Amino acid sequence: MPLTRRQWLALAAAPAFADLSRADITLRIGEITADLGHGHSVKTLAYNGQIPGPVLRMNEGQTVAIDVVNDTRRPEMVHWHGFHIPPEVDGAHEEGTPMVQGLDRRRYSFTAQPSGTRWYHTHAMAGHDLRLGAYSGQFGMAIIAPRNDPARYDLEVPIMLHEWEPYFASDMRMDVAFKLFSVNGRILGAGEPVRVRNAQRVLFRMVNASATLGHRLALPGHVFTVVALDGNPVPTPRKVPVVDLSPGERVDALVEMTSPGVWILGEPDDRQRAAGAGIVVEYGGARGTPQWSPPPAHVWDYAAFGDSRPPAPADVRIPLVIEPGTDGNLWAINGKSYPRTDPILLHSGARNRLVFDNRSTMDHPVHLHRHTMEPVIVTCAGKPVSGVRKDVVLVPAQQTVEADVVANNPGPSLFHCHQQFHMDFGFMALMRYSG
Ligand SMILES: [Cu+2]
Repeated sequence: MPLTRRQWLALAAAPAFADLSRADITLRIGEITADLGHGHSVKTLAYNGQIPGPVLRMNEGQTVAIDVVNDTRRPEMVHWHGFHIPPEVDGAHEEGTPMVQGLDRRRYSFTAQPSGTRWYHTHAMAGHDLRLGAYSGQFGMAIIAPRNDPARYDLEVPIMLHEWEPYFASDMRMDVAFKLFSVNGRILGAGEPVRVRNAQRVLFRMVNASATLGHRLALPGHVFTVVALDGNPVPTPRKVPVVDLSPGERVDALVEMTSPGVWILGEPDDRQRAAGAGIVVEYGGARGTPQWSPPPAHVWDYAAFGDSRPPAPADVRIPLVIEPGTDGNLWAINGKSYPRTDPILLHSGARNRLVFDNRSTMDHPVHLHRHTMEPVIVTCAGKPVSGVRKDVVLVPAQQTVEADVVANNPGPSLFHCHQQFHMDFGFMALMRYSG
């Protein structure tokens, strides 16, 4: 088909390096007024006018081209969380990914790997501006299908947790709290229920897309069989009454639908659930008020899903002391706050043991880009773990946690707390390969 004059001019005006082939996926960043339900709406930034952004499906090993179009006036950045991809496209400008400038566009092209529940979200700083970064609606799920998918479930249900209307909970502006909570962008009872049938096997893919808060989820009358953590299959799938999700973490869990009724899949914290943290699960033909009951006491422990074998010995130990920072920075790693943190040197091809010594009174969900971490010691008193593979590892207050990184994806990799307020105020460092 011949080009019109206008189309030809548009092509001629495009920079010579622009790739004009069709993208597999286009994400447009823009401001929306999101209807959370029950009379609440928020003005925020989102992908493709929806919250969460679209579920992106890819096949393991597939080359994908994704166009990110920034309709806002600020530079933005989309991070591909849990992907093992090069630093130029990973979505962290500290690693060398170019920002998507305001009113500009950029193409990300990479090989989708590894398989599992991944997600994508903005990696822009927010600082004290609680409209930006992870406080906004810029998040969505990405599912990389394995080459050989056993697919032993009847229904797949994405679940994404988030909060709204953030505010400073103290005059010192050091603590963020939220007025409203949502699952899949709607407050409890406002959105479409998850519709299931009796005897179905349902795979819940749960992502905590919170800027700052850990969450728990329970479904009364049912148990979760945890099959993957951070998208990676666990050696020992186990039944639990409640799942824990730190910011950035994912849990994949199978649920046998054997208790017909109308239920709440929700946060056990009553105040948060009352403020929206839940979603209704409705069996076909069931009616009535959604039922809730508190789950039994349960201690979440990565070790429960691991191997019985002892972990492989480490080649190198890398001490990382986490403490409050100085000179206006809230956090420091080995005595320095980003951007002055020393690069953390990984030995190529080796098993590098990160030894997190959290001397603070806060929990820190630490995230390493482009790599997988294997927790081996999860608390001071805990027994060793092996075979659990994660990209976010919770380092509880006043605890020591050890996690191995097999250094097999060269280039700079960003390491930071996934709590937005912590990463924006010093808790960040670059990992590099030494030789
Ligand atoms: Cu933190």
